[in-house]
Amino acid sequence: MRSNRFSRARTRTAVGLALAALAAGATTGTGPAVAQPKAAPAPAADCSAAYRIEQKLTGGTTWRMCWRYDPKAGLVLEHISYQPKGEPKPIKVLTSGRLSQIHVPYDDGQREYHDLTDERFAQGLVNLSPAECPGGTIKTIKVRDADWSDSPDIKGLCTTTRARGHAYRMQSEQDYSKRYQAQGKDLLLYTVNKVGWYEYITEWRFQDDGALTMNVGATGSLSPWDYAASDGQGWPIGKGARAKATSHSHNVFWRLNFALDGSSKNRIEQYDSKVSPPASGQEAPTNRTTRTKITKELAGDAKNMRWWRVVSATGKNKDGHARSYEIVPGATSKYPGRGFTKHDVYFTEYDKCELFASHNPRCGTDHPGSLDKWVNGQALKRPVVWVNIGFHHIARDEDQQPMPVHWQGFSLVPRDVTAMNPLTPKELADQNGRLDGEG
Ligand SMILES: [Cu+2]
Repeated sequence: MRSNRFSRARTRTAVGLALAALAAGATTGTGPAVAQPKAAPAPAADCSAAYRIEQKLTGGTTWRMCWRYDPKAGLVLEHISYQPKGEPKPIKVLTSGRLSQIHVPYDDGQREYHDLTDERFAQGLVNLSPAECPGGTIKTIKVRDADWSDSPDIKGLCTTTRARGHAYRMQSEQDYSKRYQAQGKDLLLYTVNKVGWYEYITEWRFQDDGALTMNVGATGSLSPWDYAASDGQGWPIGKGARAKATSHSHNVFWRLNFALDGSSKNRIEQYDSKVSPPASGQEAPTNRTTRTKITKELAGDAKNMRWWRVVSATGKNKDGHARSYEIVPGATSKYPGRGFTKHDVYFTEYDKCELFASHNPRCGTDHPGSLDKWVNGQALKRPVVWVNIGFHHIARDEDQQPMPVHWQGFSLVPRDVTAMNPLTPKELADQNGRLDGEG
């Protein structure tokens, strides 16, 4: 990929001139030449209107949050809360959610990139055209020293909604013509950051049923500089076998600060299920699920029938069950080449120095610089959750041109946040727990 990084200054100048020429001839008012009336002040705990996002979705669920733009992490979302219909007040979910690294090692051992901390990921924010934010609005983000724009005002944050198909469906057992169904709707936020030849779409999806999904999509171009692969480390792209694009990994890290019900003192639990063959006289195999309380920092590995959840220390739903969010990783190819990429999920005690999974900027004199070194047995009182989702990219002919978006990410799914399906229709609102007559 990239490697135009070696001549970035020259590239940027050329792009800058091209943009200026475009702007001079432009007739629309959507380009970077249109400045914001004034810069809003930096957001505090309660952010100002310019940094506030609030969306009520069909189905009655409202998501609220603040955004800001970090000079290394890019888009940072803060004070994220969820309020389904029937809840008297917003339920706090995260105090902060952000990317914490995109690590790109090449299979031939010749290159290794840390895009957020070292490769100007945040400065690579690009302008979005209205067409790529359908039905939404594009907010302007101020980026000093932007790589692909002459103006620091980049129309770079799309906020929109998107249909996701069935939220549920249920047919009446008495009246066959009666059915309940709802079409789900998501609030979607995204930015595009161009790092060298690649473009990363950072997407945050907030569903009306309380789930959140974080995805990074890789698109743009394969780097024309990385075509020297030998057998087993690349794939022939273009005619015959003249040139092989070098395979590489994209290891994406997210960092989440939970604040369920407004408190950062959350608990972490791990669940494992074990299937045993049928005992004598039993018809079927059995499956037993056990809970392990994670009380100390942990570098965790995904496993069949293993999952984790973050549990509120204070809040309960109306059924008296502790509120929690379950971590649901998407497809991943874990890269064992570095300490910080060896595990799928990390739980660390909060430390203000610890922001990026690798090449963490110096903080104090001897604070170690990567995530794996921060897991050292501290008790978890204010756990920070790190999720690592890897993609091993072996290029294919279809990657030209442009490269189709490849998505990688994970979800946070509510578990007992509300006493029932937050989208329950009125007529079914009394159907909570064992249904009458079915005992
Ligand atoms: Cu790639």
